[in-house]
Amino acid sequence: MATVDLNQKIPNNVGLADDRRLQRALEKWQPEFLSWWNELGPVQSKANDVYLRTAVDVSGAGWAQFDYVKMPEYRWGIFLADKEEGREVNFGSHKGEAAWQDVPGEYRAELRRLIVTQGDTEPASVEQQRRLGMICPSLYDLRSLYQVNVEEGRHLWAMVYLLHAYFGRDGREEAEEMLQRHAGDADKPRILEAFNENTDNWLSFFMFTYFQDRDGKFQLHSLAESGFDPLARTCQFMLTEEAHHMFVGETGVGRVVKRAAQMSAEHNTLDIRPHGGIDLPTIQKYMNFHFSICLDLFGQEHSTNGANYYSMGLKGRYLETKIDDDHVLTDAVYNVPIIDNGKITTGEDTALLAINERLRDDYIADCQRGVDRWNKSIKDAGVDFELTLPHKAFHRNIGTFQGQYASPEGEIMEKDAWEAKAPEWLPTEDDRKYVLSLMAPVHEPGKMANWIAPPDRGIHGQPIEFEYVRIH
Ligand code: BYC
Repeated sequence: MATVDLNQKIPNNVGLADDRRLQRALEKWQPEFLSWWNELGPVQSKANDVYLRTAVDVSGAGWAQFDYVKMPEYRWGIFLADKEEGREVNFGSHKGEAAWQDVPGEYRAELRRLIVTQGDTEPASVEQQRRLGMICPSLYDLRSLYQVNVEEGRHLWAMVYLLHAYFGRDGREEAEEMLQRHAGDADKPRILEAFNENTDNWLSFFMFTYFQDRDGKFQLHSLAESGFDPLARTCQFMLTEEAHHMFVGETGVGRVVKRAAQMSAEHNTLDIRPHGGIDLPTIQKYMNFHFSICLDLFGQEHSTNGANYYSMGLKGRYLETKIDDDHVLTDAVYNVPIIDNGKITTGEDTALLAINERLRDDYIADCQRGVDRWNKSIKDAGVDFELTLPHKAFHRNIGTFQGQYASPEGEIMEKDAWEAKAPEWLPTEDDRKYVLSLMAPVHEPGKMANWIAPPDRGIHGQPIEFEYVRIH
């Protein structure tokens, strides 16, 4: 049942052939998706043969096959994790009822909004990353970029399937609009702020896949708990693919850090720009930027939307069913940051209204793990420098800290004083120019740009020297 037939026009494991109307609607959307990919997907990539993995099965081991594929021929399809018999709504006011196989009418608008917001981020990221292929640090990395891109495309398919299958005409209209909003577009931008940022260099790409895709992980986990079963099953399978994106981010930043630490040790200075490296203080600034814009992706600390999604049974907490409490949160409280007398302290909110903040805290703890590993590699190189995640109040544009000027240490400052210090904390125009100046394409198999260490191993048992992309 779980095996996917790749020979169908739209590969799927949802019995599309048995639903002619839905099939026709999706087959109408398919060429629109492809023309979007050709127009706004990775530039100058169409003729390349890329060693890609394609999902062929939704059950654990052996779920993917690896082969050379030209990206416009990638088999984007619709894959849901297997149905769990007897599954229930596991939280909120419907806790204990049978999970919904259809959209609960009274929550239609909220559910659609969640699916649209999730779906919108997927093509956004492809648009944001579209020029990176031309300046790849190695063929290994080029392949990673393309793998991430085709899978984000598939994740768009996942949400578009839900819209088409469960929301009728307005679902189809939302699916159209997914291809009409564009990252950074002045008139029709993407929904969430971080998905309109420019990602024009590979340090940003690795930070993106580490921090922004990790927001994806936490949001998808929360949606994978949904009482609306098709959404839960869709997100469960997306998480399988998503894990690789964070691997790209963690090892990507890790390799830039490792190379920076090597060069710093070799030349006995943090200032390795004369040697063509990306110095650790610059890496810290990029981290400050990407981490802070991703914290905004969790919404406000105090959110009636978040509380409603939870009580309605539409969006749970991270690992909801593993949490030991009543899963209704009638009397529970949660600590949230507040500003009192110009200082950041902790206050109490109801756990329901603080649901976004809890997810943000889970996310921060997960982000810290990679930072610890990067710091270990700096220490191992014998270099005296430590990367740190900035305080959650730093450089924020949503919620309690919007309009505040907090330092990376979490001290509220005057605007002028903050602005005077900002060039030490966030990438400056010069930093961006410098990083961009290093971005020259490396196309020889096994070769790496000077500013990044090689990976520990290749992909799917292949050597690092493997020709991961045959460029035509
Ligand atoms: N930017 O009540 P609040 C991924 C709006 S990434 C702009 O706190 P809520 C991926 C908000 O819409 C995961 N606007 O909001 C990663 C609301 O507007 P209204 C994507 C924002 O709804 C890498 C108002 O502010 N998935 O998969 O609780 C590559 C009040 O805020 C933002 C999801 O996000 C913002 N950052 O929280 C590829 C999951 N934040 O009502 C893919 C689905 C808030 O006043 N989305 N606003 O008009 C959600 O669960 C929620 O929409 C959010 C927002 C958590 C994002």
